[in-house]
Amino acid sequence: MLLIPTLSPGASSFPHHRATLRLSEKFILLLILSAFITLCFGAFFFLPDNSKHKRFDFGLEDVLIPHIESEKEARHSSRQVIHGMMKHAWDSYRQYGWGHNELKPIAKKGHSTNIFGNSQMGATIVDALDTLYIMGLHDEFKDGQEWIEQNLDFSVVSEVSVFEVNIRFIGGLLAAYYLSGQEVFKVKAVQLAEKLLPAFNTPTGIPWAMVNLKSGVGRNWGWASAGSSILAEFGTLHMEFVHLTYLTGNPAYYQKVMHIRKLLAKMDRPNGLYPNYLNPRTGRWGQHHTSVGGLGDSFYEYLLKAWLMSDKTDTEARKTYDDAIEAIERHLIRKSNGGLTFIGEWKNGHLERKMGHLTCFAGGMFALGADGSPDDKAGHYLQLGAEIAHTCHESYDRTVLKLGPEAFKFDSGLEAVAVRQNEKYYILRPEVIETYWYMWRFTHDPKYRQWGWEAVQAIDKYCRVSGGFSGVKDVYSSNPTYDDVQQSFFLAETLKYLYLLFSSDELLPLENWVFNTEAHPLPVLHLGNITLPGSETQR
Ligand code: DMJ
Repeated sequence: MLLIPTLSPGASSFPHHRATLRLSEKFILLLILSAFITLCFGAFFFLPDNSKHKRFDFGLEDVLIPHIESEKEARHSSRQVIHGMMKHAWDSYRQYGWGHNELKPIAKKGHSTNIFGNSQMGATIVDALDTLYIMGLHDEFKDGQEWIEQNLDFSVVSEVSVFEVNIRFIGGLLAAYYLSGQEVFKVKAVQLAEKLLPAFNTPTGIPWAMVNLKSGVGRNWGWASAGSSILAEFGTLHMEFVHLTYLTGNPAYYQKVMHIRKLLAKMDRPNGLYPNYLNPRTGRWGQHHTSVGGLGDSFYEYLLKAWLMSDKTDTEARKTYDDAIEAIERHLIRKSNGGLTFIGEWKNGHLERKMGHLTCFAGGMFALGADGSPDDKAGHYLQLGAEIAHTCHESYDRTVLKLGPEAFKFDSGLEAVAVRQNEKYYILRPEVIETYWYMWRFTHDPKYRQWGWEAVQAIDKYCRVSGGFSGVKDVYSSNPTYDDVQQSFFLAETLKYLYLLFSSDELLPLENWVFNTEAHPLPVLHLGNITLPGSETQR
């Protein structure tokens, strides 16, 4: 278009020349126009449709905008490293374990455990979807989506863990749905939830730990005290089930989890503590064992998150959380001689001075719950979160590999170190990094990024193998052996929390998103005056 005014005023005295010029100008103009039209069409068809994919604003811009300042550049390159680790974990699974639940990265073949039953349900695909999406790995995401569309089938004779399937599959599918807007994820989540419902057919309504997806027959783990169901299992359904009712209008899901809450509220609690075992036939507690680690952990987490997810309207959940945490502080939280705050385990009136890697998530939970805590104790809980983060970092720092053991003691001169050989392993767990990330979001203290970076380096150095990432059997040995499992939660949680740690707070802001216990982000439900179907019958 700029060509037209360039015709010189004297050009009229050279008509032929003028005519030739006009022809070439027209030609160039035409070329430019057709290039422009092609570009427009290209953009229309090939660029991601934001209105469709961004049902909820999760701050993807942050991933796409190149950073200029040096701090941002460093952050960007840290994320590139983590992005590369995700790609390696995913590509390896894609190549050697596709469709299986997990991957054996040394043997380079599929892997599974009894929590997923005996069928190939692609646990890693479902668990990893939202991390792929958040990291902008859209081709991989599409690949996963296609597998789910074509292969994920729940009409199988397979006995699965209700808890694991809920947090990894239903949580993963719901998060993928909310992020991408693709209906298939919602449809699959609801199909699966329907298959879990028979687990609640017990005399008390406390669900069985396992259910057969085909027959609907449920039962409990053989190892659980007195045939009990587990607190952290039946108490970690609320977030996903409320979302299912919200999305489908079916009150059943909401009613099931509210029934559990009501039942627990009526029960006596020894010393104000919740035992980890509850018999679903009799409604009586099993062994009086309380922990904020395995068997108890996410029950407390979901009380707090139920409140956050309800836009802070579910005050009953908040009060239950506050009361539970108060009792935990009184009976389970202590300071070691060396000044490390730890959370022990309560066993029949006795405090065991041992803390699990799983328990380390609680630092983040305390920080997340600080705002809104009673008696203006926000500062206290943020401080408690920082102390737990510090203790858990010490458990990493006091090893040879700079990776944390499964459990560590605070006894007879020992501080934050594992004693028994079978507690020295690291299986790519996320909890310590999860706490770093929450602490970072609430304090912006650079040490949390530094600690996160130490973990990135250690994982990449000691857990990376040519066929993916593997857990290690002894974090105190300079020559560790591998356990040969790439856990699905490594992709769902560990790498996601690391990526978020080096991202801006605008990426999945905590005002709008609540992460389930498998790190799957679900949006806060701003329901206003709308009540969820089924809630009337609960009052
Ligand atoms: C995850 O599956 C979840 O975080 C769960 O709540 C307990 N821990 C594992 C990972 O360690």
